[in-house]
Amino acid sequence: MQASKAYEANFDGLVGPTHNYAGLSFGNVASRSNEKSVANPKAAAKQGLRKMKRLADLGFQQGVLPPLERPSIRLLRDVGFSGDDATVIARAAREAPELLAAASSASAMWTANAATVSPSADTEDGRVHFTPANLAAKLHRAIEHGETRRSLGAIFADESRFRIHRALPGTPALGDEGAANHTRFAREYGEKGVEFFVYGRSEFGRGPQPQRYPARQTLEASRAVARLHGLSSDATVFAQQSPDVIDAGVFHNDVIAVGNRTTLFCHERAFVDQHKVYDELRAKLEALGTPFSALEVPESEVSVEDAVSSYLFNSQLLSGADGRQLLIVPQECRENARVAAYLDSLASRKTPIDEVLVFDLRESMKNGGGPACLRLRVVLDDAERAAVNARVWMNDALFTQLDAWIDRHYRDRLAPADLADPKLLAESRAALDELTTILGLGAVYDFQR
Ligand code: SUG
Repeated sequence: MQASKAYEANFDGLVGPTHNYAGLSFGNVASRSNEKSVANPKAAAKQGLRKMKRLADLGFQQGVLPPLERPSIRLLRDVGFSGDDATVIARAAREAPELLAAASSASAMWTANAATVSPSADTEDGRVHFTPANLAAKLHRAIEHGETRRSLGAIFADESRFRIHRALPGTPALGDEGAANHTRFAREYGEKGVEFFVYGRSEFGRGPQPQRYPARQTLEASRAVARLHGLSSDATVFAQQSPDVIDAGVFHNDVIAVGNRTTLFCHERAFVDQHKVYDELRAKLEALGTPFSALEVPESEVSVEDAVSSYLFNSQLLSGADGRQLLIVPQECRENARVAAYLDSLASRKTPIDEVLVFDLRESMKNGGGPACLRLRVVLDDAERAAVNARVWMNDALFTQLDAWIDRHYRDRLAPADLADPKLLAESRAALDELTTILGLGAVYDFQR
């Protein structure tokens, strides 16, 4: 059967106006080490926007996903704060600043955690399936999925082509972190591929577990998502992340591995029984007539510690129209001598990476979010692409509008104490209200309903 032409679109999360450093993510080294430093939401949003624009200019399909409403008054009311909105914030700031910080996080910017997505070529019913991630491991993230589902519904609205599931029940046994622990291999995007799910621990099975930091994703959650999406067992691979790398700060698989088409780029210590994982991927892909290669980086060249501090593997591996593969890395990779040397050596080695592009994403990186965290990949054929809300595609006009919108609404300084400022809620709502018009989303936010 001739597969239809399809593309990988990347949907980046627009950084929200409350971007700050609250140290909310135990196990994420950057989040903890930058706790209480002063953030610059304006710079953060512009850094992300510039990445989107550059990739769109290079010919990649680039979309935008909106921030969520923060601070979340809904969370604060759910935990017992009452009164008008300003009173709710003032009480939370006084009695439970940690809950106010959780309610204020702009963490939805990391859309690799928004959902797991399976292209229509892989699913039983031929639709593109999305399962919003329950993000049950962290309070500030566990409150995202309901709103995320709503915004995905406003963008991928055509139910004959897109199926948006509800998140899995939010409990430790089914902890799900979305596409950050999922990748897909296929010769061409529109052909049936093999979906690769990486988990940190199994709730009911045996197997090693990290000792220091939490494993956020369970095998049971990964299997549930594969089942919901109607994926066949001969085209799925489940692999366990090495517990010792989780303990070294690899809180998602996309901090140590990235895949695209027929290439897996990863560290040699990424998975339990790593060579068996490659063998299973290779065998299942070969059964589809698709080659597979792993580009493995040895500890002797780049240590896990270097990988965590530079985010070498939190890169985007993108196929250009000419078939060349680009690696999109954060500038921290150039600032680490070993990682920079590794990247420089790619030119003289025979690897599937043809070019490296470097981006300044400093504000997001300080919370542990690199290029790959900021994007959700959605493979779309022409008809599916045409069914997407057209206003979210990045182009010159949208860039100009969003850049000016950021200038109008964002602060350039946000310290932890500023989260108590009730004006921040009003500013954030004014920004989001205008954004729904720019992106043609309709009334997606609670405050608009
Ligand atoms: O869940 N950081 C996020 C970073 C997510 C990165 N995503 C991927 N690897 N795909 C997290 O740990 C920190 C927020 C704070 O501390 O203020 C935070 O939530």
